[in-house]
Amino acid sequence: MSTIDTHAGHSSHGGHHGSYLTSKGSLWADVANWATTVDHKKIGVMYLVALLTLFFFGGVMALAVRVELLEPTRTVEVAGEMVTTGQRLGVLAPDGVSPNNIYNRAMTLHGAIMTFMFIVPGIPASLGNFFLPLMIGAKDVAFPRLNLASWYVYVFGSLFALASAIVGGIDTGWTLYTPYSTMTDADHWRVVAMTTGVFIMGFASIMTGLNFVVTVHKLRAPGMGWFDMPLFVWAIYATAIIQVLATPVVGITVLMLIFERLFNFGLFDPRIGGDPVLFQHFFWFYSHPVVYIMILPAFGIISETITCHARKKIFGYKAVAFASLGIAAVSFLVWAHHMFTSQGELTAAIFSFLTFLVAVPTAIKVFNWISTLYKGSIVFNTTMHYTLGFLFLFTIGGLTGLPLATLSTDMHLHDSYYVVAHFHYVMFGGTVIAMLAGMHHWWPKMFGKMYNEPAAKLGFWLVFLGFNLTFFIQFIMGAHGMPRRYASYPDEFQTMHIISTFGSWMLLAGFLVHLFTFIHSLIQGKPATANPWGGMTLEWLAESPPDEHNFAKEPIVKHGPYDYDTVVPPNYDPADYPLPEKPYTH
Ligand code: CU1
Repeated sequence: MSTIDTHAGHSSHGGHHGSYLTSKGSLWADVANWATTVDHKKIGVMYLVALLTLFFFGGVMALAVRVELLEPTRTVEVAGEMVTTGQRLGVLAPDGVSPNNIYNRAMTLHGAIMTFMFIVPGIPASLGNFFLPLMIGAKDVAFPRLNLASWYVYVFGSLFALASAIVGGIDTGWTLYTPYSTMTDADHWRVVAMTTGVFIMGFASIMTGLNFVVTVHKLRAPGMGWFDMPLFVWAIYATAIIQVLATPVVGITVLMLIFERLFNFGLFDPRIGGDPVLFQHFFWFYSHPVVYIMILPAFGIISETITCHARKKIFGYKAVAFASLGIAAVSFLVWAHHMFTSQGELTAAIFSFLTFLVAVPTAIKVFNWISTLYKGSIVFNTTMHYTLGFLFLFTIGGLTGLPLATLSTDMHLHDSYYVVAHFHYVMFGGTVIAMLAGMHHWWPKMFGKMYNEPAAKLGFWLVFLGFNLTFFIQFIMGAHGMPRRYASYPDEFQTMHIISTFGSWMLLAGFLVHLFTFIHSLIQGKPATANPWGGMTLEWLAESPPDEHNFAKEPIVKHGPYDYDTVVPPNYDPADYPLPEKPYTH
Protein backbone atom coordinates (compact mmCIF):
# COMPACT_ATOMS: atom_id res chain seq x y z
CA MET A 1 0.00 0.00 0.00
CA SER A 2 1.41 3.34 -0.96
CA THR A 3 0.64 6.07 1.48
CA ILE A 4 1.50 9.60 2.46
CA ASP A 5 4.25 10.55 4.85
CA THR A 6 2.99 12.80 7.58
CA HIS A 7 2.98 13.23 11.28
CA ALA A 8 -0.66 14.28 11.26
CA GLY A 9 -1.75 10.78 12.21
CA HIS A 10 -5.25 9.96 13.30
CA SER A 11 -7.22 12.84 14.64
CA SER A 12 -8.15 13.25 18.21
CA HIS A 13 -11.83 14.14 18.33
CA GLY A 14 -12.37 17.83 17.34
CA GLY A 15 -11.26 21.07 19.05
CA HIS A 16 -7.78 19.70 19.68
CA HIS A 17 -5.08 21.94 21.07
CA GLY A 18 -3.32 24.15 18.51
CA SER A 19 -6.19 24.22 16.01
CA TYR A 20 -6.52 27.47 14.09
CA LEU A 21 -9.81 28.04 15.93
CA THR A 22 -8.26 27.79 19.41
CA SER A 23 -9.08 30.90 21.43
CA LYS A 24 -6.26 33.26 22.40
CA GLY A 25 -7.72 33.66 25.87
CA SER A 26 -10.03 36.65 25.80
CA LEU A 27 -12.57 38.04 23.37
CA TRP A 28 -10.40 41.10 22.74
CA ALA A 29 -7.33 38.96 22.08
CA ASP A 30 -9.35 36.87 19.63
CA VAL A 31 -10.71 39.89 17.78
CA ALA A 32 -7.21 41.37 17.52
CA ASN A 33 -5.84 38.03 16.41
CA TRP A 34 -8.43 37.54 13.66
CA ALA A 35 -8.27 41.16 12.46
CA THR A 36 -4.52 40.97 11.93
CA THR A 37 -4.21 37.30 10.97
CA VAL A 38 -2.26 36.22 7.91
CA ASP A 39 -3.55 32.62 8.20
CA HIS A 40 -5.26 31.68 4.92
CA LYS A 41 -7.82 29.60 6.84
CA LYS A 42 -8.95 32.50 9.01
CA ILE A 43 -9.03 34.83 6.01
CA GLY A 44 -11.11 32.21 4.16
CA VAL A 45 -13.57 32.10 7.08
CA MET A 46 -13.64 35.93 7.28
CA TYR A 47 -14.43 36.06 3.56
CA LEU A 48 -17.15 33.45 4.05
CA VAL A 49 -18.81 35.48 6.80
CA ALA A 50 -18.64 38.72 4.75
CA LEU A 51 -19.94 36.93 1.63
CA LEU A 52 -22.86 35.32 3.42
CA THR A 53 -23.81 38.65 5.02
CA LEU A 54 -23.92 40.27 1.57
CA PHE A 55 -25.77 37.23 0.17
CA PHE A 56 -28.41 37.87 2.84
CA PHE A 57 -28.85 41.53 1.77
CA GLY A 58 -28.91 40.58 -1.92
CA GLY A 59 -31.47 37.88 -1.12
CA VAL A 60 -33.71 40.31 0.75
CA MET A 61 -33.70 42.56 -2.35
CA ALA A 62 -34.65 39.57 -4.53
CA LEU A 63 -37.54 38.68 -2.22
CA ALA A 64 -38.74 42.29 -2.30
CA VAL A 65 -38.66 42.27 -6.11
CA ARG A 66 -40.62 39.02 -6.23
CA VAL A 67 -43.24 40.35 -3.80
CA GLU A 68 -43.73 43.44 -5.96
CA LEU A 69 -44.33 41.15 -8.94
CA LEU A 70 -47.23 39.33 -7.25
CA GLU A 71 -49.57 41.81 -8.91
CA PRO A 72 -49.47 43.02 -12.52
CA THR A 73 -50.32 46.65 -11.94
CA ARG A 74 -47.74 49.02 -10.65
CA THR A 75 -50.16 50.93 -8.47
CA VAL A 76 -53.63 50.38 -7.04
CA GLU A 77 -55.86 52.82 -5.26
CA VAL A 78 -56.11 52.38 -1.50
CA ALA A 79 -58.17 54.93 0.48
CA GLY A 80 -57.84 57.50 -2.28
CA GLU A 81 -54.06 57.07 -2.63
CA MET A 82 -52.15 55.30 -5.36
CA VAL A 83 -49.83 52.69 -3.82
CA THR A 84 -47.87 49.70 -5.12
CA THR A 85 -48.29 46.07 -4.18
CA GLY A 86 -45.02 46.25 -2.28
CA GLN A 87 -46.09 49.34 -0.39
CA ARG A 88 -49.37 47.73 0.58
CA LEU A 89 -47.52 44.67 1.87
CA GLY A 90 -45.00 46.89 3.61
CA VAL A 91 -42.02 45.58 1.62
CA LEU A 92 -41.15 48.54 -0.56
CA ALA A 93 -42.52 51.53 1.25
CA PRO A 94 -40.63 54.67 0.28
CA ASP A 95 -41.70 58.20 1.00
CA GLY A 96 -41.73 60.63 -1.87
CA VAL A 97 -40.09 58.36 -4.46
CA SER A 98 -41.82 57.02 -7.53
CA PRO A 99 -42.73 53.34 -6.93
CA ASN A 100 -41.23 52.24 -10.25
CA ASN A 101 -37.99 53.82 -9.28
CA ILE A 102 -37.89 51.93 -6.00
CA TYR A 103 -38.48 48.67 -7.84
CA ASN A 104 -35.61 49.51 -10.19
CA ARG A 105 -33.32 50.23 -7.27
CA ALA A 106 -34.14 47.01 -5.42
CA MET A 107 -33.55 45.06 -8.64
CA THR A 108 -30.25 46.86 -9.29
CA LEU A 109 -29.05 46.33 -5.75
CA HIS A 110 -29.93 42.63 -5.93
CA GLY A 111 -27.92 42.25 -9.13
CA ALA A 112 -24.97 44.39 -8.05
CA ILE A 113 -24.61 42.73 -4.62
CA MET A 114 -25.01 39.20 -5.93
CA THR A 115 -22.56 39.59 -8.82
CA PHE A 116 -19.84 42.01 -7.70
CA MET A 117 -19.93 41.32 -3.98
CA PHE A 118 -21.05 37.72 -3.62
CA ILE A 119 -20.56 35.43 -6.58
CA VAL A 120 -17.40 36.91 -8.16
CA PRO A 121 -15.26 36.68 -4.99
CA GLY A 122 -17.46 33.77 -3.75
CA ILE A 123 -15.84 30.36 -3.95
CA PRO A 124 -12.19 31.37 -4.60
CA ALA A 125 -11.95 33.85 -1.72
CA SER A 126 -13.71 31.62 0.82
CA LEU A 127 -13.31 27.89 0.09
CA GLY A 128 -10.39 28.56 -2.28
CA ASN A 129 -8.49 30.51 0.35
CA PHE A 130 -9.10 27.86 2.95
CA PHE A 131 -8.44 24.74 0.86
CA LEU A 132 -6.06 25.60 -1.97
CA PRO A 133 -2.95 25.67 0.30
CA LEU A 134 -4.12 22.57 2.23
CA MET A 135 -4.78 20.62 -0.97
CA ILE A 136 -1.29 21.23 -2.33
CA GLY A 137 0.29 20.53 1.07
CA ALA A 138 1.41 24.13 1.69
CA LYS A 139 1.57 26.08 4.96
CA ASP A 140 -0.15 29.14 3.50
CA VAL A 141 -0.57 31.12 0.28
CA ALA A 142 2.50 32.71 -1.29
CA PHE A 143 1.73 36.23 -0.01
CA PRO A 144 -0.17 35.96 3.28
CA ARG A 145 -0.20 39.72 3.98
CA LEU A 146 -1.49 40.50 0.51
CA ASN A 147 -4.22 37.96 1.26
CA LEU A 148 -5.31 39.84 4.38
CA ALA A 149 -5.10 43.15 2.49
CA SER A 150 -7.43 41.74 -0.18
CA TRP A 151 -10.07 41.07 2.50
CA TYR A 152 -9.92 44.63 3.80
CA VAL A 153 -9.99 46.05 0.27
CA TYR A 154 -13.01 43.88 -0.52
CA VAL A 155 -14.89 44.96 2.61
CA PHE A 156 -14.00 48.63 2.02
CA GLY A 157 -15.17 48.43 -1.61
CA SER A 158 -18.40 46.72 -0.56
CA LEU A 159 -19.13 49.46 1.99
CA PHE A 160 -18.55 52.07 -0.73
CA ALA A 161 -20.98 50.31 -3.06
CA LEU A 162 -23.56 49.83 -0.31
CA ALA A 163 -23.25 53.52 0.59
CA SER A 164 -24.90 54.24 -2.77
CA ALA A 165 -27.93 52.35 -1.45
CA ILE A 166 -28.02 54.27 1.80
CA VAL A 167 -28.07 57.62 -0.04
CA GLY A 168 -30.96 56.44 -2.22
CA GLY A 169 -29.69 53.68 -4.46
CA ILE A 170 -29.09 53.47 -8.19
CA ASP A 171 -31.61 52.32 -10.78
CA THR A 172 -29.39 51.46 -13.74
CA GLY A 173 -29.44 47.67 -13.48
CA TRP A 174 -26.27 45.90 -12.32
CA THR A 175 -24.74 46.24 -15.81
CA LEU A 176 -24.56 50.05 -15.40
CA TYR A 177 -25.38 50.56 -19.08
CA THR A 178 -24.92 54.00 -20.59
CA PRO A 179 -26.78 56.25 -21.17
CA TYR A 180 -28.82 55.35 -18.04
CA SER A 181 -25.77 55.36 -15.83
CA THR A 182 -24.52 58.72 -17.12
CA MET A 183 -27.92 60.45 -17.05
CA THR A 184 -30.29 59.01 -14.40
CA ASP A 185 -30.69 60.81 -11.07
CA ALA A 186 -29.66 64.39 -10.60
CA ASP A 187 -27.42 63.17 -7.81
CA HIS A 188 -24.16 61.96 -9.35
CA TRP A 189 -22.81 60.45 -6.17
CA ARG A 190 -25.03 57.40 -6.08
CA VAL A 191 -23.72 56.04 -9.36
CA VAL A 192 -20.23 57.23 -8.52
CA ALA A 193 -20.30 55.51 -5.10
CA MET A 194 -21.39 52.21 -6.64
CA THR A 195 -18.84 52.34 -9.46
CA THR A 196 -16.04 53.41 -7.12
CA GLY A 197 -16.95 50.42 -4.93
CA VAL A 198 -16.71 48.12 -7.96
CA PHE A 199 -13.36 49.72 -8.87
CA ILE A 200 -11.99 49.10 -5.37
CA MET A 201 -13.28 45.54 -5.16
CA GLY A 202 -11.54 44.80 -8.46
CA PHE A 203 -8.19 45.18 -6.68
CA ALA A 204 -9.20 42.58 -4.09
CA SER A 205 -9.98 40.18 -6.92
CA ILE A 206 -6.63 40.82 -8.65
CA MET A 207 -4.73 40.36 -5.36
CA THR A 208 -6.43 37.03 -4.71
CA GLY A 209 -5.85 35.81 -8.27
CA LEU A 210 -2.17 36.80 -8.29
CA ASN A 211 -1.68 35.14 -4.91
CA PHE A 212 -3.19 31.86 -6.08
CA VAL A 213 -1.20 31.75 -9.34
CA VAL A 214 2.10 32.15 -7.47
CA THR A 215 1.00 29.72 -4.73
CA VAL A 216 0.21 26.98 -7.24
CA HIS A 217 3.49 27.52 -9.10
CA LYS A 218 5.73 27.74 -6.07
CA LEU A 219 4.31 26.02 -3.00
CA ARG A 220 3.21 22.54 -4.08
CA ALA A 221 4.38 19.82 -1.70
CA PRO A 222 7.37 17.67 -2.75
CA GLY A 223 6.24 15.03 -5.22
CA MET A 224 3.19 16.96 -6.42
CA GLY A 225 3.57 17.53 -10.15
CA TRP A 226 1.03 19.55 -12.15
CA PHE A 227 -0.99 16.43 -12.91
CA ASP A 228 -1.06 15.32 -9.29
CA MET A 229 -2.97 18.46 -8.32
CA PRO A 230 -6.60 18.08 -7.27
CA LEU A 231 -8.98 19.40 -9.94
CA PHE A 232 -10.29 22.05 -7.53
CA VAL A 233 -6.77 23.51 -7.58
CA TRP A 234 -6.72 23.41 -11.40
CA ALA A 235 -10.08 25.20 -11.48
CA ILE A 236 -8.99 27.89 -9.01
CA TYR A 237 -5.75 28.31 -10.98
CA ALA A 238 -7.64 28.83 -14.26
CA THR A 239 -9.96 31.26 -12.46
CA ALA A 240 -7.01 33.17 -11.03
CA ILE A 241 -5.59 33.70 -14.52
CA ILE A 242 -8.89 35.27 -15.65
CA GLN A 243 -9.04 37.38 -12.48
CA VAL A 244 -5.60 38.83 -13.18
CA LEU A 245 -6.17 39.43 -16.90
CA ALA A 246 -9.82 40.56 -17.04
CA THR A 247 -10.36 42.56 -13.85
CA PRO A 248 -8.22 45.58 -14.90
CA VAL A 249 -10.64 46.07 -17.80
CA VAL A 250 -13.62 46.61 -15.49
CA GLY A 251 -11.50 49.02 -13.49
CA ILE A 252 -10.88 51.07 -16.64
CA THR A 253 -14.53 50.79 -17.65
CA VAL A 254 -15.97 52.17 -14.41
CA LEU A 255 -13.33 54.93 -14.38
CA MET A 256 -14.44 55.94 -17.88
CA LEU A 257 -18.02 55.93 -16.64
CA ILE A 258 -17.17 58.13 -13.67
CA PHE A 259 -15.28 60.61 -15.86
CA GLU A 260 -18.11 60.69 -18.40
CA ARG A 261 -20.63 61.26 -15.64
CA LEU A 262 -18.75 63.99 -13.80
CA PHE A 263 -16.85 65.76 -16.59
CA ASN A 264 -18.68 64.94 -19.88
CA PHE A 265 -15.67 63.36 -21.54
CA GLY A 266 -17.66 62.40 -24.65
CA LEU A 267 -16.79 58.70 -24.45
CA PHE A 268 -20.33 57.36 -24.53
CA ASP A 269 -22.53 60.36 -25.37
CA PRO A 270 -23.10 60.57 -29.17
CA ARG A 271 -23.89 64.29 -28.96
CA ILE A 272 -20.27 64.97 -28.11
CA GLY A 273 -18.71 62.26 -30.25
CA GLY A 274 -19.15 59.22 -27.99
CA ASP A 275 -20.79 55.83 -28.55
CA PRO A 276 -23.13 54.30 -25.93
CA VAL A 277 -22.47 50.77 -27.24
CA LEU A 278 -18.75 51.29 -26.60
CA PHE A 279 -19.56 50.96 -22.89
CA GLN A 280 -21.13 47.56 -23.52
CA HIS A 281 -17.96 46.36 -25.29
CA PHE A 282 -15.78 47.43 -22.39
CA PHE A 283 -18.21 46.13 -19.80
CA TRP A 284 -18.66 42.68 -21.31
CA PHE A 285 -14.98 42.28 -22.15
CA TYR A 286 -14.66 41.88 -18.37
CA SER A 287 -18.11 40.67 -17.49
CA HIS A 288 -18.24 37.69 -19.79
CA PRO A 289 -14.93 36.24 -18.59
CA VAL A 290 -16.27 36.97 -15.13
CA VAL A 291 -19.06 34.47 -15.75
CA TYR A 292 -16.25 31.90 -15.81
CA ILE A 293 -14.66 33.39 -12.70
CA MET A 294 -18.02 32.53 -11.18
CA ILE A 295 -18.49 29.03 -12.62
CA LEU A 296 -14.99 27.47 -12.92
CA PRO A 297 -14.49 27.19 -9.13
CA ALA A 298 -17.90 25.48 -8.97
CA PHE A 299 -16.67 22.94 -11.53
CA GLY A 300 -13.64 22.40 -9.31
CA ILE A 301 -15.78 21.63 -6.26
CA ILE A 302 -17.89 19.13 -8.20
CA SER A 303 -14.78 17.25 -9.37
CA GLU A 304 -13.83 16.80 -5.70
CA THR A 305 -17.25 15.92 -4.28
CA ILE A 306 -18.24 13.55 -7.06
CA THR A 307 -15.06 11.47 -6.75
CA CYS A 308 -15.01 11.40 -2.95
CA HIS A 309 -18.68 10.53 -2.46
CA ALA A 310 -18.83 8.06 -5.37
CA ARG A 311 -15.57 6.42 -4.17
CA LYS A 312 -14.20 6.57 -7.68
CA LYS A 313 -11.26 7.94 -9.67
CA ILE A 314 -12.23 10.91 -11.83
CA PHE A 315 -12.91 9.90 -15.42
CA GLY A 316 -10.44 11.71 -17.72
CA TYR A 317 -8.38 13.77 -15.27
CA LYS A 318 -6.38 15.61 -17.93
CA ALA A 319 -9.44 16.37 -20.03
CA VAL A 320 -11.14 17.96 -17.01
CA ALA A 321 -8.00 19.93 -16.10
CA PHE A 322 -7.42 21.21 -19.64
CA ALA A 323 -11.12 21.96 -20.10
CA SER A 324 -10.74 24.52 -17.28
CA LEU A 325 -7.89 26.21 -19.13
CA GLY A 326 -9.81 25.92 -22.43
CA ILE A 327 -12.85 27.63 -20.94
CA ALA A 328 -10.61 30.35 -19.48
CA ALA A 329 -9.10 31.01 -22.92
CA VAL A 330 -12.38 31.00 -24.90
CA SER A 331 -14.04 33.19 -22.26
CA PHE A 332 -12.12 36.19 -23.64
CA LEU A 333 -13.49 35.74 -27.18
CA VAL A 334 -17.23 35.85 -26.70
CA TRP A 335 -18.09 39.17 -25.05
CA ALA A 336 -20.16 40.59 -27.89
CA HIS A 337 -22.81 37.86 -27.61
CA HIS A 338 -24.50 40.26 -25.19
CA MET A 339 -24.98 42.71 -28.08
CA PHE A 340 -26.48 40.61 -30.86
CA THR A 341 -29.34 43.07 -31.14
CA SER A 342 -27.07 46.11 -31.44
CA GLN A 343 -24.41 45.15 -33.98
CA GLY A 344 -23.82 44.12 -37.59
CA GLU A 345 -24.78 40.66 -38.85
CA LEU A 346 -21.29 39.44 -39.67
CA THR A 347 -19.88 40.42 -36.27
CA ALA A 348 -22.86 38.82 -34.58
CA ALA A 349 -22.41 35.60 -36.58
CA ILE A 350 -18.72 35.38 -35.62
CA PHE A 351 -19.49 35.91 -31.92
CA SER A 352 -22.32 33.40 -32.14
CA PHE A 353 -19.89 30.79 -33.49
CA LEU A 354 -17.28 31.54 -30.82
CA THR A 355 -19.94 31.29 -28.13
CA PHE A 356 -20.85 27.78 -29.25
CA LEU A 357 -17.18 26.83 -28.82
CA VAL A 358 -17.51 27.22 -25.04
CA ALA A 359 -19.97 24.34 -25.07
CA VAL A 360 -17.19 21.90 -26.04
CA PRO A 361 -14.95 22.02 -22.92
CA THR A 362 -18.06 22.44 -20.74
CA ALA A 363 -19.70 19.34 -22.18
CA ILE A 364 -16.43 17.41 -21.74
CA LYS A 365 -16.62 18.15 -18.03
CA VAL A 366 -20.26 17.13 -17.69
CA PHE A 367 -19.67 13.86 -19.59
CA ASN A 368 -16.63 13.08 -17.46
CA TRP A 369 -18.54 13.67 -14.22
CA ILE A 370 -21.33 11.38 -15.36
CA SER A 371 -18.78 8.75 -16.41
CA THR A 372 -17.21 9.06 -12.95
CA LEU A 373 -20.56 8.19 -11.37
CA TYR A 374 -20.88 5.09 -13.55
CA LYS A 375 -20.32 1.99 -11.38
CA GLY A 376 -19.29 4.18 -8.46
CA SER A 377 -20.17 3.35 -4.84
CA ILE A 378 -22.36 6.40 -4.47
CA VAL A 379 -23.03 7.69 -0.96
CA PHE A 380 -26.32 9.62 -0.95
CA ASN A 381 -25.37 12.17 1.68
CA THR A 382 -26.12 15.91 1.53
CA THR A 383 -22.96 16.65 -0.44
CA MET A 384 -23.91 14.08 -3.09
CA HIS A 385 -27.44 15.47 -3.21
CA TYR A 386 -26.01 18.90 -4.02
CA THR A 387 -23.53 17.40 -6.48
CA LEU A 388 -26.28 15.62 -8.43
CA GLY A 389 -28.47 18.73 -8.07
CA PHE A 390 -25.66 20.72 -9.69
CA LEU A 391 -25.39 18.29 -12.63
CA PHE A 392 -29.13 18.50 -13.23
CA LEU A 393 -29.50 22.29 -12.88
CA PHE A 394 -26.25 23.26 -14.59
CA THR A 395 -27.13 21.05 -17.58
CA ILE A 396 -30.45 22.88 -17.94
CA GLY A 397 -28.60 26.18 -17.56
CA GLY A 398 -26.06 25.22 -20.20
CA LEU A 399 -28.51 23.84 -22.74
CA THR A 400 -30.87 26.83 -22.45
CA GLY A 401 -27.88 28.99 -23.38
CA LEU A 402 -27.85 27.51 -26.89
CA PRO A 403 -31.01 29.33 -28.08
CA LEU A 404 -29.44 32.54 -26.75
CA ALA A 405 -26.21 31.91 -28.65
CA THR A 406 -28.23 31.32 -31.84
CA LEU A 407 -28.84 34.66 -33.58
CA SER A 408 -32.37 34.07 -34.86
CA THR A 409 -33.79 32.78 -31.57
CA ASP A 410 -31.88 35.34 -29.53
CA MET A 411 -33.66 38.17 -31.37
CA HIS A 412 -36.89 36.90 -29.79
CA LEU A 413 -35.54 35.95 -26.35
CA HIS A 414 -33.17 38.90 -25.80
CA ASP A 415 -33.98 40.91 -22.64
CA SER A 416 -36.85 38.61 -21.72
CA TYR A 417 -37.41 36.50 -18.59
CA TYR A 418 -35.92 33.59 -20.52
CA VAL A 419 -32.52 35.25 -20.03
CA VAL A 420 -33.24 35.78 -16.32
CA ALA A 421 -34.06 32.07 -15.98
CA HIS A 422 -31.00 30.95 -17.97
CA PHE A 423 -28.69 33.20 -15.97
CA HIS A 424 -30.05 31.96 -12.64
CA TYR A 425 -29.83 28.31 -13.69
CA VAL A 426 -26.14 28.83 -14.45
CA MET A 427 -25.26 31.12 -11.53
CA PHE A 428 -27.53 29.75 -8.80
CA GLY A 429 -28.14 26.24 -10.15
CA GLY A 430 -24.44 26.08 -10.97
CA THR A 431 -22.32 28.19 -8.66
CA VAL A 432 -24.46 28.52 -5.52
CA ILE A 433 -25.51 24.86 -5.56
CA ALA A 434 -21.86 23.80 -6.02
CA MET A 435 -20.82 26.14 -3.20
CA LEU A 436 -23.40 24.42 -0.98
CA ALA A 437 -21.96 21.06 -2.07
CA GLY A 438 -18.51 22.33 -1.10
CA MET A 439 -19.68 23.75 2.22
CA HIS A 440 -21.24 20.43 3.23
CA HIS A 441 -18.22 18.48 1.96
CA TRP A 442 -15.66 20.61 3.79
CA TRP A 443 -17.68 21.79 6.81
CA PRO A 444 -16.27 19.07 9.14
CA LYS A 445 -12.73 20.02 8.07
CA MET A 446 -13.29 23.76 8.49
CA PHE A 447 -15.00 23.70 11.87
CA GLY A 448 -14.28 20.23 13.27
CA LYS A 449 -17.94 19.37 13.71
CA MET A 450 -20.39 17.08 11.90
CA TYR A 451 -23.89 18.31 11.04
CA ASN A 452 -27.29 16.65 11.11
CA GLU A 453 -27.64 14.90 7.71
CA PRO A 454 -31.46 14.56 7.67
CA ALA A 455 -31.86 18.28 8.46
CA ALA A 456 -29.32 19.22 5.79
CA LYS A 457 -31.12 17.00 3.26
CA LEU A 458 -34.41 18.73 4.09
CA GLY A 459 -32.61 22.01 3.38
CA PHE A 460 -31.43 20.62 0.06
CA TRP A 461 -34.92 19.59 -1.07
CA LEU A 462 -36.39 22.99 -0.12
CA VAL A 463 -33.61 24.80 -1.99
CA PHE A 464 -33.76 22.47 -5.00
CA LEU A 465 -37.55 22.49 -5.40
CA GLY A 466 -37.86 26.17 -4.45
CA PHE A 467 -35.25 27.11 -7.03
CA ASN A 468 -36.97 25.20 -9.84
CA LEU A 469 -40.35 26.60 -8.86
CA THR A 470 -38.95 30.14 -8.92
CA PHE A 471 -37.01 30.00 -12.15
CA PHE A 472 -38.24 27.24 -14.48
CA ILE A 473 -41.49 29.06 -15.13
CA GLN A 474 -39.49 32.14 -16.13
CA PHE A 475 -38.27 30.30 -19.26
CA ILE A 476 -41.92 29.97 -20.29
CA MET A 477 -42.77 33.56 -19.34
CA GLY A 478 -39.82 34.85 -21.33
CA ALA A 479 -40.64 32.77 -24.39
CA HIS A 480 -44.15 34.23 -24.22
CA GLY A 481 -42.73 37.75 -24.31
CA MET A 482 -42.48 38.88 -20.68
CA PRO A 483 -39.61 41.43 -20.71
CA ARG A 484 -37.14 41.49 -17.84
CA ARG A 485 -36.61 44.39 -15.41
CA TYR A 486 -40.22 45.75 -15.35
CA ALA A 487 -42.28 46.35 -12.23
CA SER A 488 -45.59 46.07 -14.10
CA TYR A 489 -46.75 43.56 -16.70
CA PRO A 490 -49.82 42.37 -18.63
CA ASP A 491 -52.40 40.40 -16.60
CA GLU A 492 -51.82 37.15 -18.50
CA PHE A 493 -48.47 36.66 -16.73
CA GLN A 494 -49.80 36.98 -13.18
CA THR A 495 -50.28 33.26 -12.44
CA MET A 496 -46.74 32.50 -13.53
CA HIS A 497 -45.36 35.36 -11.45
CA ILE A 498 -47.26 34.14 -8.38
CA ILE A 499 -45.81 30.64 -8.81
CA SER A 500 -42.34 32.15 -9.15
CA THR A 501 -42.79 34.23 -5.98
CA PHE A 502 -43.98 31.18 -4.00
CA GLY A 503 -40.85 29.43 -5.16
CA SER A 504 -38.71 32.25 -3.77
CA TRP A 505 -40.31 31.74 -0.33
CA MET A 506 -39.56 28.03 -0.46
CA LEU A 507 -35.98 28.89 -1.35
CA LEU A 508 -35.83 31.17 1.69
CA ALA A 509 -37.13 28.33 3.89
CA GLY A 510 -34.37 26.06 2.56
CA PHE A 511 -31.66 28.59 3.40
CA LEU A 512 -33.07 29.04 6.91
CA VAL A 513 -32.94 25.26 7.45
CA HIS A 514 -29.28 25.26 6.36
CA LEU A 515 -28.50 28.22 8.60
CA PHE A 516 -30.00 26.47 11.63
CA THR A 517 -28.28 23.18 10.74
CA PHE A 518 -24.88 24.88 10.57
CA ILE A 519 -25.41 26.85 13.78
CA HIS A 520 -26.61 23.68 15.53
CA SER A 521 -23.50 21.88 14.26
CA LEU A 522 -21.19 24.58 15.64
CA ILE A 523 -22.85 24.50 19.04
CA GLN A 524 -23.47 20.82 19.58
CA GLY A 525 -22.38 18.87 16.52
CA LYS A 526 -20.52 15.59 16.94
CA PRO A 527 -16.74 16.22 16.72
CA ALA A 528 -15.38 15.38 13.28
CA THR A 529 -12.41 13.08 12.72
CA ALA A 530 -9.62 14.07 10.33
CA ASN A 531 -11.15 12.23 7.37
CA PRO A 532 -14.85 11.50 7.92
CA TRP A 533 -15.68 10.88 4.22
CA GLY A 534 -12.56 8.88 3.42
CA GLY A 535 -11.17 11.52 1.03
CA MET A 536 -7.86 11.12 -0.80
CA THR A 537 -6.73 14.73 -1.23
CA LEU A 538 -4.19 16.26 1.17
CA GLU A 539 -6.56 18.44 3.20
CA TRP A 540 -7.87 15.24 4.84
CA LEU A 541 -4.41 14.61 6.30
CA ALA A 542 -4.71 17.71 8.45
CA GLU A 543 -6.62 17.63 11.71
CA SER A 544 -10.28 18.74 11.82
CA PRO A 545 -10.12 21.70 12.26
CA PRO A 546 -6.55 22.02 10.93
CA ASP A 547 -3.63 23.12 13.07
CA GLU A 548 -2.54 26.75 12.86
CA HIS A 549 0.24 25.73 10.44
CA ASN A 550 -1.84 23.12 8.59
CA PHE A 551 0.39 20.03 8.80
CA ALA A 552 2.71 18.90 11.58
CA LYS A 553 5.21 17.99 8.87
CA GLU A 554 5.19 18.85 5.16
CA PRO A 555 3.37 16.00 3.42
CA ILE A 556 5.15 14.09 0.67
CA VAL A 557 2.85 13.01 -2.14
CA LYS A 558 3.03 9.36 -3.10
CA HIS A 559 -0.33 8.76 -4.78
CA GLY A 560 -2.78 10.64 -6.98
CA PRO A 561 -5.66 12.72 -5.62
CA TYR A 562 -8.31 10.25 -6.81
CA ASP A 563 -6.78 6.79 -6.27
CA TYR A 564 -9.95 5.52 -4.60
CA ASP A 565 -9.65 2.14 -6.33
CA THR A 566 -6.19 1.23 -5.09
CA VAL A 567 -5.36 3.10 -1.88
CA VAL A 568 -7.00 2.96 1.54
CA PRO A 569 -7.88 6.55 2.46
CA PRO A 570 -5.56 7.91 5.17
CA ASN A 571 -6.98 8.66 8.63
CA TYR A 572 -10.33 7.12 7.73
CA ASP A 573 -12.19 5.24 10.46
CA PRO A 574 -15.24 3.25 9.23
CA ALA A 575 -16.71 3.39 12.72
CA ASP A 576 -17.20 7.15 12.38
CA TYR A 577 -18.87 7.24 9.01
CA PRO A 578 -19.58 3.92 7.30
CA LEU A 579 -18.86 3.97 3.55
CA PRO A 580 -19.83 1.33 0.99
CA GLU A 581 -17.40 -1.61 0.71
CA LYS A 582 -14.55 -0.91 -1.66
CA PRO A 583 -12.59 -3.73 -3.24
CA TYR A 584 -9.13 -2.32 -2.51
CA THR A 585 -6.60 -4.25 -4.55
CA HIS A 586 -3.67 -3.57 -2.23
CU1 CU1 B 1 -21.48 36.38 -21.88
